Amino acid sequence: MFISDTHGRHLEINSLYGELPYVDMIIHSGDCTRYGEYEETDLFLKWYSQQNAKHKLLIAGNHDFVFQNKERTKQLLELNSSITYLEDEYINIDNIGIYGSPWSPIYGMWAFMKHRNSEMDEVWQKVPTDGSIDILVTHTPRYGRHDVSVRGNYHVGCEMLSNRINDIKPKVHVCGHIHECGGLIVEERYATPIKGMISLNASLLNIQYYLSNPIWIWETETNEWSSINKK
Ligand SMILES: [Mn+2]
Repeated sequence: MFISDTHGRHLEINSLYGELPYVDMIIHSGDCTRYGEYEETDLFLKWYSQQNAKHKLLIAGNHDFVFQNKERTKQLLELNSSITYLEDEYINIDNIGIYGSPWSPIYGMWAFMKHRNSEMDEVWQKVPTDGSIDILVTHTPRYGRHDVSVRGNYHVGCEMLSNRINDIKPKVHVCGHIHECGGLIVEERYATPIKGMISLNASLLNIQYYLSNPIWIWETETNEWSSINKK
């Protein structure tokens, strides 16, 4: 199950989407908070810990400032030990390879941001290209997919990630960040990216910061996708 960009509105999910089904894994692709303060992050993590899933994975987003502080992050994760936090890291859970990274190209003064070209390229050069990644979790969209900001109507995704995606060869690339581009696309082109790859922007909030977009579920054994829509 994929969620992203909940920005402190997680307590409203059950009333707006209904009870969520049990899943083996839930992945949050960043921006669990509005301001990235310790207390609100801890409150989110407490809620996330209680979700009906065997594994709960999380990356940070550009609002989640507290995760830039290693000591505070360590404290938060010790207090909420059922959460798996990924920061430029690979993990294999039940034979599914997952890599998570919080970085986005610079856009204002936010957390986990780097300069568009060489700095962002360094981030993606660290991602394994040995075919071990089934799900690539990034906060930023890649350039050209799920990345048109209504503020100016232009692409704000990461070019360096677009360049790298064919080498990484994930089955699913999930992002968040650009709320107005929430949704799922099956890639049909042959060249970039790989044909059949799923591109998902899992943002739940819309541009006004209200819960709005569907929650997506991937059944890995049958490769079927379904969504839970807001009522
Ligand atoms: Mn966001």
